[in-house]
Amino acid sequence: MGTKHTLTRTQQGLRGEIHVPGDKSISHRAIMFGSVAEGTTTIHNFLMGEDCLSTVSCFREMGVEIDIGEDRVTVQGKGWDALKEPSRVLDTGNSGTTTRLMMGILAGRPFHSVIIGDESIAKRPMKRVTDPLKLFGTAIDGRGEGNFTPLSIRGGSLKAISYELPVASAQVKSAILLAGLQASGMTEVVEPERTRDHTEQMILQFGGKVERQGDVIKVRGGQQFKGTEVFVPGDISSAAFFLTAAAIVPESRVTLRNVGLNVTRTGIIEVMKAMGAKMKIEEIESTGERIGNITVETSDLSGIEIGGNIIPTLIDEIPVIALLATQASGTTVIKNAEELKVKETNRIDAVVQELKKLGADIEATEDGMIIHGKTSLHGAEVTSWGDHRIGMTMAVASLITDSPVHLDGAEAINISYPDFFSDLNSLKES
Ligand code: SPQ
Repeated sequence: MGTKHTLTRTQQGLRGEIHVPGDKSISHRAIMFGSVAEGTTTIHNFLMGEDCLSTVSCFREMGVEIDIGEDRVTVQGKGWDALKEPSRVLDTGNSGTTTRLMMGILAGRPFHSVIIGDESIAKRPMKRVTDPLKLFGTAIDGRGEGNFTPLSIRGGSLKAISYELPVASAQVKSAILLAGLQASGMTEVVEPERTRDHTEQMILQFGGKVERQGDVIKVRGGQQFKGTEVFVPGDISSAAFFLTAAAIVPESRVTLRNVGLNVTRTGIIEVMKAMGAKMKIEEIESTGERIGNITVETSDLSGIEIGGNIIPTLIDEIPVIALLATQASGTTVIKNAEELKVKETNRIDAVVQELKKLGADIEATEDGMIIHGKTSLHGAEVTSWGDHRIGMTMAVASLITDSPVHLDGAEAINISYPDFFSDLNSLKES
């Protein structure tokens, strides 16, 4: 299998500060919008994780010049029409965001393309995107009646649609908006629950127009974008691992700098506060999305119920929230989170099975999990299931286990956080 890491309990509290890497969702979108805009886009604090590099290589395949420099990424956009038919298959690696959002762009391009990804991507449902894209008039197909990669797309002229999302998904919403931007007429998407709105924010940042009325988002087709400067905030989904670590490791105090505080992403902060975490947020003025510094200290935590419309705002943080709950007194119930089953892996099964190996009192339910705390955790052989967020959850757990944790498949962490272990070590040594 993959790389084995032996992880040992920290002998002292975690101390110091970290600049977590750039937001993954925003980094993907900056490359995509930069590629279809006219003029130069400069991206600061771009996430050099494998997923975002997959987006870079797909757009390079379509003829876009993208330069990865020391401290910035530069995209030379020449407008929607300059995207070229790729001569090779577009490989999205492990990235659901690349796969789904790019489909929305390709739907309106007058050429043929084929998308593949890795073994995990091959299992993730794509019909949620191919179905609405077909309604726009694009020819798109894939294995399992359009549900799985490889996907083949012959884009062309599109007609706007009105579409009610069957699942709360920012990726599906974004794919529809990206197709809608190229369609004739006004496209409307209705969200069952509010999901991350980075695509909408980026339309505005690149000089376009998008409107939200209640749960309906509208975009008019035929919009051209202008290249711009994007400052990517630190990824709150990456910060979540250190927020948790600081709360559960005795005698800790950690500050995370320049973290994105977009309200469609801050569910983890609300949950930690409700559980009793000692947390201070200092907002920083910014021209783009909201950002701030977050300080967390070792805390006495209590179990809570997490469900309903907060779920999309913390969906990727649930694995590490489950770990947090093992250190909270009482019961934590996580519900309405069935979407976890179709992430990089089935994250309900993965989290429950791996935390159980460490001694957690946790059980899976149909739409989430129930955790009874507080439990002492012990070392064991665990695996990441090839999923970056499960790998990092295990690494954070190892800080408080009474014997070493042997983590298999730690290389998955490079998907979203290549410097994770050096950042973690810097807090142990401060
Ligand atoms: O890109 P990918 O693989 O889907 O990444 C994940 C993650 O954990 O990093 C999910 F597995 O994040 C998604 C997130 O769950 C990123 C995302 C986005 O950038 O729009 C939206 C969410 O997915 P969804 O399916 O709810 O739209």
